[in-house]
Amino acid sequence: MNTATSTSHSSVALRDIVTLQGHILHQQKRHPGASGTFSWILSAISISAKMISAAVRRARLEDVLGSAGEQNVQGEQQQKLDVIANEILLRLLGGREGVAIVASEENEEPVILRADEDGEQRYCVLFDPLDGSSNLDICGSVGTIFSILRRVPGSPSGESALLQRGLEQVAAGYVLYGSSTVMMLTIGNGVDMFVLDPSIGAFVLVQKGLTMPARNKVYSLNEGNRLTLPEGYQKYLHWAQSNGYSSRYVGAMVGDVHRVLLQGGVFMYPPTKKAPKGKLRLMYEANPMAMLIEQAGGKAMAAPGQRILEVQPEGIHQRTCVVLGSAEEVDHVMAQVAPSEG
Ligand code: AHM
Ligand code: MG
Repeated sequence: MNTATSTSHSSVALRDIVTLQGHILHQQKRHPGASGTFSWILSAISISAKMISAAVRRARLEDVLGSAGEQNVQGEQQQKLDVIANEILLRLLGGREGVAIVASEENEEPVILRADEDGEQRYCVLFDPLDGSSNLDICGSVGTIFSILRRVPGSPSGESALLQRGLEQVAAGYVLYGSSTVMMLTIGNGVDMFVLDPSIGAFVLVQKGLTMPARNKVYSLNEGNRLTLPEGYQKYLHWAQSNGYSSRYVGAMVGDVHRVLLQGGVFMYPPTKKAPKGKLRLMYEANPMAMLIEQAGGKAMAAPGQRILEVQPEGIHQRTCVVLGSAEEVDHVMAQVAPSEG
């Protein structure tokens, strides 16, 4: 072994290590007058992600796989880990002075934590605590998705304070609990990727300013729904299959979007007979993913001519059609779909 080379490699690696915390503090310094409130919120998300990651990895050993025996507000079976992840995020974020409201895909009503009386800038955090949780039993990828909005001073409290377009998001991201635990984060100036190093217990920056490929002949959707998709999507699938496309589908949005961000392609969940408005939730899933994808140079559409980020939400649990990914691949889908088909 060449000692000189290995020493120089390790010193370079040491010099270059940037943790999520360091990265956030650095960003904060670039905004003179920033109070640190926002950084504290991201630190609560980071700690939650480490706790959820640990719970996911120990789930089989601690017998917390399987259904919790309850349905969530969406009428879906809650897994035990859905409940655990939700609890972790609610507690950690609830302890942060800068959080005014939290809303979870698992809870019917948002939780109002702090009134807006002292004029402090506070934030609202929306999250899907464990997306794709039906993958848990087979050791497949799952993730946490989050979106941060400003609490507009003087806005009415509760749900109506949250009904802001995705364009208003201050930050968004997800944590993928896959073969490693990865966080993708945007605070509106590009997308950065962090990997949890379990040996030091910190998220380490591995890629700054990620740009996604403009094209890749891969589509990702639940093809079991094919016969009940609007005609335009069926035409797209016919076109893609006639043009040498591959199909990839994890069945957890975080896993599918992660692949699309890194390798390109298109992910979609169009309207189906079972879910005529689409299955995915605008505020917990579509908006944060759309912000990440656009920040990485891709496109995210709810219908032809309708960016996801421009949809005005009418309810916090509302669903939407989602087509996102490499700009050219999204254009190919939209070219086949009529505006009324969503
Ligand atoms: P969940 O939030 O209840 O886990 O549901 C959302 C998940 C997404 O992660 C995934 O893209 C989609 O549902 C998969 O749905 P389907 O099983 O219908 O293909
Ligand atoms: Mg989900």
